[in-house]
Amino acid sequence: MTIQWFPGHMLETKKWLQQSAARADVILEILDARVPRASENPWMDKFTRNTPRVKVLNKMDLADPDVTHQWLTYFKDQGIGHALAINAADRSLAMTALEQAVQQVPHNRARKKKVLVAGIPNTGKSTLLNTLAGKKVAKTGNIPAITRHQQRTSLPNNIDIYDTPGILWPVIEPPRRAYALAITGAISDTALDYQDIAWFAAGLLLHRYPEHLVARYRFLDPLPDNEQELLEQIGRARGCLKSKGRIDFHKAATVLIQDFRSGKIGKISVETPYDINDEEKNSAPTHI
Ligand SMILES: Nc1nc2c(ncn2[C@@H]2O[C@H](COP(=O)(O)OP(=O)(O)OP(=O)(O)O)[C@@H](O)[C@H]2O)c(=O)[nH]1
Ligand SMILES: [Mg+2]
Repeated sequence: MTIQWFPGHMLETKKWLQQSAARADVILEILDARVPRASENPWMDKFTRNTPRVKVLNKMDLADPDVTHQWLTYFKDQGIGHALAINAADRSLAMTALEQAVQQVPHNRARKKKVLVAGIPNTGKSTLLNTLAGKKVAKTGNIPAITRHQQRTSLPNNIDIYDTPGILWPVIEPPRRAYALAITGAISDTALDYQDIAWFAAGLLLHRYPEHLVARYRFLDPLPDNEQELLEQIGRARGCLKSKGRIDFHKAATVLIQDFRSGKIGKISVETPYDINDEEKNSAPTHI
């Protein structure tokens, strides 16, 4: 199974990003703290080869704090020195991210520092820009591909910051990565089967965060032992019913996905550095 969702403006942004990444003084790469690996755009390494980069794990308020800590340690161990976790709406954390970025740029009074904010859709790039500007300069929203054009904003201390449209790549593989992105809202909900996204979320929650499920859905007694039963119980309790009392799984999926995205189920991370290491080991070619 491959997932394709690559609206036309992303190709244009790709070309623009390729040119401007080289001209920028530093890049703030905005990742989603719940999926720090899945939300890394594989093109970013290529585009930013000689430009310093700071990895920003945004939406830390929605992610499992222990797992976010593991990710920051992982990036440090990998030699990626500049990584931090923030909530883009928090001014002091947003300023820390900007300061870390600006510290990478050699001081030159005569020149404005160019900071490029880049990443996949819906990771909070425009929100960060608004927080840094102290007013609403960019449109934001909880669906992917809100920003369609790059935008420059001047900040104090001789800084120009550039917001960019979120971009993905044409084919997203493996399926785990596509579901991880879909559950956080980085891919359009129409690109995958909505119930499959909920199934993925149900599996993750049952396996890793059963106590969060019990706290959110107090009617779960006993805790279901599979995805279908979980969605059935949520559907029944929340009145997601079709004729003759049958469960409307699409509606039940909507409840679970919306609760996940809004943080109502709790602080949840979809992937840990350990999962990624295992995945990479398992997919490594075997040499005899
Ligand atoms: N909880 C939480 N929500 C955030 C945070 N940052 C952004 N958001 C929300 O995430 C959604 C997407 O934010 P945007 O700033 O529009 O994201 P973007 O990266 O500019 O998205 P595109 O322009 O589509 O690429 C909005 O609903 C924001 O309010 C954060 O740190 N925590
Ligand atoms: Mg935006």
